[in-house]
Amino acid sequence: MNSLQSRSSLSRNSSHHRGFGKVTKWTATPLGIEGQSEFSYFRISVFLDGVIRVQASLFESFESNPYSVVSSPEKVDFSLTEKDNQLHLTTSTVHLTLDLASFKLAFFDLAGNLLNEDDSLGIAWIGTEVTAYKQVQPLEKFIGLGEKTGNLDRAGRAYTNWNTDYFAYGVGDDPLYMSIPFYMGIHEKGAYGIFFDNTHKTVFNFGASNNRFVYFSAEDGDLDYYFIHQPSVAEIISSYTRLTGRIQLPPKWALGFQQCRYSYYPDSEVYTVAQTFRDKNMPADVIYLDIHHMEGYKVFTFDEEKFKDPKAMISRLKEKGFKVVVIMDPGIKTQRGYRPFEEGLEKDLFVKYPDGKTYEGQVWPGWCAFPDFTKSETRSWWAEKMAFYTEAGVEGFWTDMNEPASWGQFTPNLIEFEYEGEKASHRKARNIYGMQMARSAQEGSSIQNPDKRPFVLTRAGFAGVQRYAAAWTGDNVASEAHMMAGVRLVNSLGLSGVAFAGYDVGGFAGEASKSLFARWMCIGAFAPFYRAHSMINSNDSEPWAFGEEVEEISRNYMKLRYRLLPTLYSKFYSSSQTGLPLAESLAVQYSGDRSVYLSAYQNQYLFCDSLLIAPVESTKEITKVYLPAGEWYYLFSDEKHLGNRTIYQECPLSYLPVYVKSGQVFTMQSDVIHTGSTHDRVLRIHVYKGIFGSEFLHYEDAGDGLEYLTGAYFRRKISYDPKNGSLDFVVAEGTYPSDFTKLKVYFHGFSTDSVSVAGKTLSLQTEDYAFLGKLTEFDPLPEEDHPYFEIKDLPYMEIDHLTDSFQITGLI
Ligand code: NBV
Repeated sequence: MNSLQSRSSLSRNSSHHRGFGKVTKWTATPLGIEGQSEFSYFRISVFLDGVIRVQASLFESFESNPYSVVSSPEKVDFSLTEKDNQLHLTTSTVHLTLDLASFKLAFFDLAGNLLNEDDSLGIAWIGTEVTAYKQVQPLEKFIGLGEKTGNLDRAGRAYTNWNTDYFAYGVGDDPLYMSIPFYMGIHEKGAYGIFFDNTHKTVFNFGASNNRFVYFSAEDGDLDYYFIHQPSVAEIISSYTRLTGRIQLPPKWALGFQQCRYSYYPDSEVYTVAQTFRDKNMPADVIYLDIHHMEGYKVFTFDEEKFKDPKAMISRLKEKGFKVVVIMDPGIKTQRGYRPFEEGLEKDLFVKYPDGKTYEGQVWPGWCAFPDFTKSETRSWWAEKMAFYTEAGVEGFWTDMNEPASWGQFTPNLIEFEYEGEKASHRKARNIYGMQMARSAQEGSSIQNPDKRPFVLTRAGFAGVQRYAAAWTGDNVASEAHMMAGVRLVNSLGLSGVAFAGYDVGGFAGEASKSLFARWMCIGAFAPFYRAHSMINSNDSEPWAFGEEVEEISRNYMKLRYRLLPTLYSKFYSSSQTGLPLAESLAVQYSGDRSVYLSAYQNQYLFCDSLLIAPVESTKEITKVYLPAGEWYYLFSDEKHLGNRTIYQECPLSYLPVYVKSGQVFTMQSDVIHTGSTHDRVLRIHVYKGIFGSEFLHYEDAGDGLEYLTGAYFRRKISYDPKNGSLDFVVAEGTYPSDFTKLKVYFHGFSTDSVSVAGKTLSLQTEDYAFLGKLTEFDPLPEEDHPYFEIKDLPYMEIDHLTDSFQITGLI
């Protein structure tokens, strides 16, 4: 490799700042500009419309991360001119200036608004550490960065990306399990995103301990970032996920309620838990086998004492409508005679020291070797091994401890990884390891069950992990603060491409109080991934373990989630197409509204576009909710509130504050006991009167399998147009026949008592409608402790489910 500096000069100056220097040479390329400065090489490429890649290196050949970006540069028109010692590069969305004397970059929109600009320190090195220093724009907010604690607006804090196993982390602690070096800056002049594509330990400093700049730096490797500008935050997220990929449509069962425990055993306990959900009429789809399913914590084994016949157990659970998800830890016990260890050695699949000796670290099974998931042979081998589980009927996989974790939590940096043939030390490979394990698990699931959609849940990950797995936020604690922090973590993951995410409902460590557990079950019903979990040696934590009141509240919200499945499933489909979050921080649609960043309101989010969820501690009886611009209906009563203001909302344990955005449409079905059980085949469509309308993309398919990829779906737009007073059903696309034979449309906030359907007048009927059931089964409490809401005389109409286009008019 040809370096501008000799290694000796590098090391002698290693503790000094070394600036970029002036540009000495540059040439235009088909994608942009390439050149060199006194001290470094650089390349600027127009990657996609609105996406510009900036690379700087001490070496002539640039490094790139082979794992995160999945799209290739597209041919985008741009112009390049030189004027006053500056280069000007202009695309249809961004104008970039590059100062040839300093390499200072500035990004503008086409109206000339400054979006983002380097500090005069620009790009610089200290030894191998490379940093980009950026100016802060007036009132700039910083959001994103994946699984990071702290405020929605990250200003004033610094974060490290270094995947870390952190049992019972504090709500302000950093780093946690997953690293996503992508953030967005939002200010008066516009918004942009920066994805720093470097897998080394990186730091993002949003103004901590200085009043001059924000910066992002990497311990080693190149400075390689994608600058994204689009007219809205949502479009920036869409561009980011065009680069790093989007979630695959999960099997429908993965959207249901999931029950976990460290650990359920023996098999009789697994049955009992599953059966109790059915006996108690609480919808649920998944039960987990945590590490005690294994013999001596060895992956790809079953403890034959505790699980005498796993296949029979799993098929019995299937009859009850339960899927089984099994945990897989990467550590392979270094025990002679244990097949996975022997095979890994034989086939050279483990991570090694530079002298070729197998690296060993201690984890649950004792001393372990670690499969090198940055090697395709290892991923395929692991995928094959997974037949052990799929043959027993396991349908989902949970990759834990894949930071990778080991006792001591201090993996030596010299160990070596294949890194797709490039070879890399732990410094470069650690952050990518967990994502590659998830990738291998997804591959295994697809190979073993080619007719089913994979479901993988991962703890560690990196940018792009959303393509392979859902994520959960690891070992949280049973506290009010954690419940709220978890919401923010999931919202932040959503801002960073990981739409399918959740937290351990009830808290993993510690004991939840009755009220905390109840509230967490309610909030979790509006998380993309809905799973209760708790750790060994703690009290029972199933939704019936906290007494009847908690049981009833939990049941109510679990049922509500299941009734919302048509919406949830449709929105998962949309997210797989657009990359947009399912739990969407208000900073996405209301990015210019300062109130949404205030600590009192920063946890609020839109779930499935139409529902504003205001998470609140279980200790509060009343809370302040900020409703952004527009009009909002309290879900349970249809009480209408004007937006752009704070309201005081009573929040008894049984009613989590939820509001529907006016002008929205969402769909529901009748109660089911699991996602695969039959409903009454009536699709309920709820329309909320508003000044602005909306478009709901209704999506159905078989719920599993891959036939949807070749057209076996039922998809149509349903749009509400307030100007016309109409609800338009576009002709349905796809070959899948809808599961619904009837449509029942509910009109919220409308004053009309008749509408026209395909030209014929239809009088509306009315009914008293409740989104949640009445709490009845526990000892009567004073009325004010368990209020009951229903919407009186809600107008509705029922018609056959027509698949051709048609229109309902007269919505006034
Ligand atoms: O496998 C046991 C646990 C698991 O339940 C948890 O969800 C993971 O985050 N695992 C960590 C290892 C031990 C944690 C103390």
